[in-house]
Amino acid sequence: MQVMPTELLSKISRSPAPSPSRELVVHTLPAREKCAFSIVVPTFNESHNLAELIAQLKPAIASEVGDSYEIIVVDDNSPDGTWQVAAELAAEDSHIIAIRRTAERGLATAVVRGWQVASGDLLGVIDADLQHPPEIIANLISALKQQNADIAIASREAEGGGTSDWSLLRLMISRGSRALGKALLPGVLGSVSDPMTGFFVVRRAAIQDVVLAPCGYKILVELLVRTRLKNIVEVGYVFRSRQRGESKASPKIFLDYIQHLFRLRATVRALRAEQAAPAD
Ligand SMILES: Nc1nc2c(ncn2[C@@H]2O[C@H](COP(=O)(O)OP(=O)(O)OP(=O)(O)O)[C@@H](O)[C@H]2O)c(=O)[nH]1
Ligand SMILES: [Mg+2]
Repeated sequence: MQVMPTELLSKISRSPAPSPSRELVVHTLPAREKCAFSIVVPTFNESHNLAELIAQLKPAIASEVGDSYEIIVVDDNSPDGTWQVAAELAAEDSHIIAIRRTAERGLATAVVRGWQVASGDLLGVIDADLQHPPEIIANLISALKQQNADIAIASREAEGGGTSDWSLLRLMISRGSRALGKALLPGVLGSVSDPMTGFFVVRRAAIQDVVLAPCGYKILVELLVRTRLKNIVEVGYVFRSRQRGESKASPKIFLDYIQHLFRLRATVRALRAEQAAPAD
């Protein structure tokens, strides 16, 4: 397994490991160094949710992959000390890795940084606040394996999916954002019912060695545009309401999303122009 000495140290000393730096690339790993599944939990001020999330997550993961998994918490130096909670959980459980980022911030990059230290053949992501039901992870892993898919996406729009108690305003913002994404990137996002979700499991092989450049929250949109995801499966789930802690969603996150969409649109256009140009 690819376990950096600093991470080993963090498990022993109860201090979290630093984040990888440099390019946002998930690298290829030799088969002998892999475990079956790694899941990243990005956190900011989630100290009251983390232990409960991990307690619910572990049996769901183990039901599909046995003991061959790791849970990687990537915390952005939360003022409420979530990184400390993560380090304490990691010291007690060898499945858990705690990372404390101090030089970088943001949900999407936190996910990639976590995958960079992961040794899983399958890579996942889940929110820490229990809005993504942890038991759905088992359905995602099994759907991906059964259908030999590149990615299994937890969707609020697929059969059995939904949102529990969203206000009309939140529903409109969510639907508007999705429609905007599909309008700006029709070829890529058109076929996915919930491209805004941050809850999925992907094969390392489908995303490895591609340089990623996400901004803001939407890591799935980034992967759908830049990587080699072809066979996509969706699993319906109901987005729960947050019980503890505060939302980090803000107008800035929405602006980041718009910027991200335009950046990806430019990338898609440049690629198409390159492909259409006659070879020398
Ligand atoms: N590492 C890291 N994690 C973040 C950051 N922002 C949010 N998160 C985590 O990403 C997940 C989703 O963030 P939320 O604030 O719950 O966003 P949301 O679910 O869209 O909004 P609510 O429904 O209002 O909770 C949670 O686990 C957060 O703790 C960040 O800047 N860095
Ligand atoms: Mg949330």
